[in-house]
Amino acid sequence: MGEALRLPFIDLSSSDRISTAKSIRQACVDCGFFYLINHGVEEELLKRVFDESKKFFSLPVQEKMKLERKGYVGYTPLYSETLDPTVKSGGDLKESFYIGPIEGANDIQNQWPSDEILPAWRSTMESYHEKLMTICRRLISLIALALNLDESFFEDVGALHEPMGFVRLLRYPGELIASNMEIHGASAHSDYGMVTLLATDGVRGLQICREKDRQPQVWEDVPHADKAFIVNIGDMMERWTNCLFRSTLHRVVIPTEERYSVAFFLDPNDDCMVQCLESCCSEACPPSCPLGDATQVPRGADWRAREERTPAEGARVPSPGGRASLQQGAPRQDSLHERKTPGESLSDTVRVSSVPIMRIPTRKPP
Ligand SMILES: O=C(O)CCC(=O)C(=O)O
Repeated sequence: MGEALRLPFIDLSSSDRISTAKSIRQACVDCGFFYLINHGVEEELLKRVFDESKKFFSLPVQEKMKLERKGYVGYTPLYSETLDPTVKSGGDLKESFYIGPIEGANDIQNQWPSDEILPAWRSTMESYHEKLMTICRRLISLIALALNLDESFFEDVGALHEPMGFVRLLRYPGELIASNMEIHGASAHSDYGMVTLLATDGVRGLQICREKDRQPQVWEDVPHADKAFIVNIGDMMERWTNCLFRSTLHRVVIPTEERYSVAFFLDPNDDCMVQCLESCCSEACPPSCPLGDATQVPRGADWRAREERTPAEGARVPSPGGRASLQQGAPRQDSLHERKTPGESLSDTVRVSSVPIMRIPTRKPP
């Protein structure tokens, strides 16, 4: 069993934005995970989301398979994904449902259960998606402050112009099965976007590994906290910050009882350019990401290489939210942490770096 971890609590409603930004910076440098409280999502809405999620997963499998994932959205059945492709297993013991951006110029067409079967489903999920987008925008402006940038920085560079926000409903059946393979609810991975906000139901399961290269790996439990989202930094933000902010490996162990969770993945819009922030590099700490666009970046393809099998087709397709463990090309810039202590210069400067630009690999529906 993993050891329990004490993550910091960040209050989204605090009027002291500088102090909040400092705390966010510390949390993101330390382990890339924190709790978000006073976020503004009503308990009643969250309860409805969990209730509707349970109703969907309780449907007969034939009914759920009518909405099997196409492109990025829809239903993924048990064992259909393996978030850690290095593990030989029969797939992760979970089922899920992805809901993509509700509106915008992107071409994602969500799939919805029929109104006759689940009349309140679509409106509940749309409300939740909208609410989470609003919260993410507030959080991202604090993250910009935490990086010594203008709070509108990520809006200004177009990251949130048509952001790719995905709700992912998850169910872990919690069955213990005899197997000689290593099976997890969700095997080890990190998320590839900007940030993820996770709501859990109180059943234990989520773990993080703070030092992925340490052997043996140490996995620590991330306990549920009432009324809080568990927030983690994704790979894109790790790259933007020259590995100052950590996109941490995490997994879900098979729970002892049925477990539900709801993740919200925020990715920037597909055309956004990611470049190492000037506030996160210097001559002594040059950008750790190689030059050029994604096609020229070593392991660039792997960056989004979380692969999944669609059982029907046997095909392997990428999906929103997570990816396999990132083999980081360069060591973390620890000296940078010391020089850029929070609060020293949470200034008003927007500094667009002169370091080479890296294009985010564009989502290509399979
Ligand atoms: O269900 C959880 O607690 C975590 C889910 C997760 O890590 C993911 O979907 O990427």
